[in-house]
Amino acid sequence: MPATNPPKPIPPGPNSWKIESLSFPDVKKKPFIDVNPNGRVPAIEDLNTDLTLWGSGAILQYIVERYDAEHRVSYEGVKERHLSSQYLHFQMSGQGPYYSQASWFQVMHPDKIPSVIERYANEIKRVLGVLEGVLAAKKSQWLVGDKMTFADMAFVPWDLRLSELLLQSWDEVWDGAPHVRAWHESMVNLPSWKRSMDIRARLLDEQGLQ
Ligand SMILES: N[C@@H](CCC(=O)N[C@@H](CS)C(=O)NCC(=O)O)C(=O)O
Repeated sequence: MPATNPPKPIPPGPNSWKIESLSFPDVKKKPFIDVNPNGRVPAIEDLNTDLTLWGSGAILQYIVERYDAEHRVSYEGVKERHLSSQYLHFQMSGQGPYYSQASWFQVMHPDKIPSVIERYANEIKRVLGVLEGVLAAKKSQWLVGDKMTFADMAFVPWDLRLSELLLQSWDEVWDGAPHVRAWHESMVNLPSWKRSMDIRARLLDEQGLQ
């Protein structure tokens, strides 16, 4: 019989703070479900354009298209735009769902089921392996072209949780994935990333969401 542990409090999720924060019980209720009928964060209402949008991937693409006119973290050319979209879809369909199931079964699920935990840990390793192959073959350290884009950054929030998902030290989680580690660490070491994390921590604190 698998060991049974009491459910743990739900930590702030990795998808939402690409955009904003909200307490989890509130996302299944009005008025939030009027904005996102899927009852999940993130969602935005852009008063500049009167657009309501949910899902971090769709929101990232929108923000880049609407507000990154200078292409600081995106590309103008068709080829690079579609490659960025490809990696964002991989984050949405390959990284996000598998990491979140690993998180559910490792952290939140009351029963600890070894075969399920193992399956999702293997999927995490597989996703890291795919990225390792891609990044190792590139001349630059970024997924598309020679600069960091929103597609690179989309992977960071879940990768920050690797230790807790795999129950391994920070060094162990990157075993066999040195290029992915260097890529991840160069993003979280950017002054702009650190500034964003300080702002995030302050907002979570002010809103009692830590
Ligand atoms: N694919 C969606 C996933 C959204 C998602 O799973 N959000 C989590 C937070 S990271 C959530 O709202 N969980 C609360 C719940 O399911 O009740 C996205 O990237 O926006």
